[in-house]
Amino acid sequence: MVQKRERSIQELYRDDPERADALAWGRRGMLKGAALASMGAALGGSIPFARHMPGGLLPALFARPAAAQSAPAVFRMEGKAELILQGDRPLVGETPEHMLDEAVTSYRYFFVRNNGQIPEPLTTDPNAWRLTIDGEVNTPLTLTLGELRSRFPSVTRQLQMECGGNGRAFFTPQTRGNQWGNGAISNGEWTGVRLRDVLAAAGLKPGAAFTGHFGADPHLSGATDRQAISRGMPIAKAMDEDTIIAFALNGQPVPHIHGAPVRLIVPGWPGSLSQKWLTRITILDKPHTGAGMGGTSYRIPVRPIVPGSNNNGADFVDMTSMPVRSILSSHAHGSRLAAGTRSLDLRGAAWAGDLSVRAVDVSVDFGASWTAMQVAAPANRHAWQRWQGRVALPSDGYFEVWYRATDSAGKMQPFAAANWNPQGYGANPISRAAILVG
Ligand SMILES: Nc1nc2c(c(=O)[nH]1)N[C@H]1C(S)=C(S)[C@@H](COP(=O)(O)O)O[C@H]1N2
Ligand SMILES: [Mo]
Repeated sequence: MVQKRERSIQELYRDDPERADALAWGRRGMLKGAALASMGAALGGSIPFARHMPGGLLPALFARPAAAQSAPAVFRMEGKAELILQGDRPLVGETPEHMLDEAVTSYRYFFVRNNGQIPEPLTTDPNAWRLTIDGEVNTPLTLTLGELRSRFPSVTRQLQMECGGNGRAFFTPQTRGNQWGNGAISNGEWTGVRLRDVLAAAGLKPGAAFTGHFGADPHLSGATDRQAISRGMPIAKAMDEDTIIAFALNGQPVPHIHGAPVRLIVPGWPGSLSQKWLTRITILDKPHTGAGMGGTSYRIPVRPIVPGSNNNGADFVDMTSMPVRSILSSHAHGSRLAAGTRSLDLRGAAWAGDLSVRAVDVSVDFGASWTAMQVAAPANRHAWQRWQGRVALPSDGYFEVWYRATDSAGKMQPFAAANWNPQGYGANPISRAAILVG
């Protein structure tokens, strides 16, 4: 006789979510009776707000990306917390969202994204480093680190730097690339010189329209005629007062893994523009064509395309300002709190590319009601904003903290990752963290 094993609803949700939903919700889209009890058992507690649970929505405890769930591979590096290993060739590490609890992100919690190999550290005098500015300029420049520091005024700013693919794991169907949750974001305090001051010294020719960036990291294949990544931006962004050539992070020389001795910081736009191990910026009269430009790279559809469809990016545009997003840093997804806990003191951060954040709202009853959080002003333009607030809980049980931000232009994080694109950029859905009380 064939042994028939009952699958728990949790296993069922993992293996066959559609069937699990059909079983749990039936046709009426209302969770009740035995289905409610079994889902509650799978989630580890009763579901006080079950009456508000939208039919067909996978509970957050099951739905969050695998990397954020159970025992992800660990990224280890001296001086860093245990991050989530997204890949080891190239080396990529994501910061678990709850570790982003500082106003200014320390090295310990800084995510790592490489596209190629990591170059050999400069063991000699940092002044052996040369940065070249050439192309559509009157006077090409070759600057040492010392010249960069002495010829131009220094600025220190808190600047958010977010990978263009942050949130990629929330796309359905899955797209190619690192399956980031919300943790490919940092808000370091950077010191450097403004790119616009350096460009003014070189003198932009009338045709100057675009930048092209080059770094010292070898291509993953080792081929010396190929760049690991080489992106560029419209000249207006290069001239923004917050676009800097940075030589210090949080008061210390830039750590090697983050681009020593100098890197670009292009806040609010895809992190790929913030070239590490920066050696050259060329000024162009037309868009740059380096590695990571054109096609579907860092580009999104002008008109929505069929999710999952093949596309060569013909009707796409380069990503510019990143969309509004929020993180919760006071509680890890899947946290269990003591029985009798009747309120949650929540905090996190929110940011919106070149814009600022107007509001952060939280719901613990599956979106039936929302509570406005207090949102602090940014330390400066292009810094993220910290938020905090308290929400009440009616009893023990399984809750989901839903959090969403609204930018200064009134755009709110959407319910689901929108504008699907083949390489998975710009996913910024409302996030849901599972919390168990008792
Ligand atoms: N030279 C170089 N610069 C680079 C990259 C790279 O692979 N090589 N990756 C880019 C990408 S895609 C991101 S998101 C950021 C990540 O910076 P971090 O590793 O300091 O967090 O660096 C950008 N600058
Ligand atoms: Mo990135």
